Amino acid sequence: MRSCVLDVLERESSFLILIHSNADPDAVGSAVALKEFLKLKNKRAEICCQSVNRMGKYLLKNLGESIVSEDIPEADAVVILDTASLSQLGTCAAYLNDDTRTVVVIDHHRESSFTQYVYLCEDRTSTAEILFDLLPQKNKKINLALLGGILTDTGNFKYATRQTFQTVEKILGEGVELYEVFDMFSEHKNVPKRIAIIKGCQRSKLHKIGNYLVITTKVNSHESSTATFLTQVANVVFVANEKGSRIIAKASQDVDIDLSRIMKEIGQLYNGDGGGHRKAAGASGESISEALDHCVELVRAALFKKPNLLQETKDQGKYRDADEST
Ligand SMILES: [Mn+2]
Repeated sequence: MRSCVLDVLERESSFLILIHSNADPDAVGSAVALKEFLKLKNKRAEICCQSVNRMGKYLLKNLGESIVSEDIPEADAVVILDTASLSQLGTCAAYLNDDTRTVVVIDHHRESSFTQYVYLCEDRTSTAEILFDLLPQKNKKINLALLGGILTDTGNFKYATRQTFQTVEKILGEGVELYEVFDMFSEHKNVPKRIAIIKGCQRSKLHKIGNYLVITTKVNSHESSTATFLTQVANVVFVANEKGSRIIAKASQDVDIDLSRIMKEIGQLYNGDGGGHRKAAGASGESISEALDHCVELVRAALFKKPNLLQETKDQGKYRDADEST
């Protein structure tokens, strides 16, 4: 199938590269690498997708690339990358209607609704790895784009396989340094966010419930990033945004707690609403930034598998010995 794909890339002269909406760095990196390869071949290529996620935007910016979402030029062939179904293409699915054009799909997802096309699917940790093996000619930009996709789709190599590292070894052998790709996703250029996180750390209150560490804090912005940062050291984190009248709650994977229930209850108590997922939830309401201690009490109740301690004030002192609030 690889040679069929290469035949299309050699034969046609203009390409439309489609990737899934809310494109991640694997989709973006694969698309940029393919576009750059086609440019080296003096062919015309445009990347089209409905939207790009935050990490994908970092990659685009660092590689000096752009994508289009409307006014798409005509192309001989369409290449779909890192996408398993038509719905994932979002608004860009419209560019598949012309069935006279050649369509190529390169992907690493198992279940695909695109198998009727020239379809290259390999069991790899990223689409970028498949492209690395496929493209016969590469430059620094291509290698950086692909390594960016590999890095993020493997969760910073957490889910990488031996095959992933073999590909990475080859990329490093072509003159890319590992720090260059980590730098592309660095948050260090986002000064306001870093300040918010640092202030969130400074204002942190630590509550020790048994062996669990719960942190509450307040920021004026970036409460979600602050909560994510603090879950690196705490089991449960509540971050209030004083301006926005909301609280974000996050928990590490090792704690069995349903934060969506806690946030729902807090939202109702403060004349607002709340909910979300078990390990990441939020609530909004009047003066809700005053609710942080309430949140801790609900965590205490949940962790000790007790009914809601808000209604059982007489029991509240029971676990005080274990609480080393600072
Ligand atoms: Mn992927």
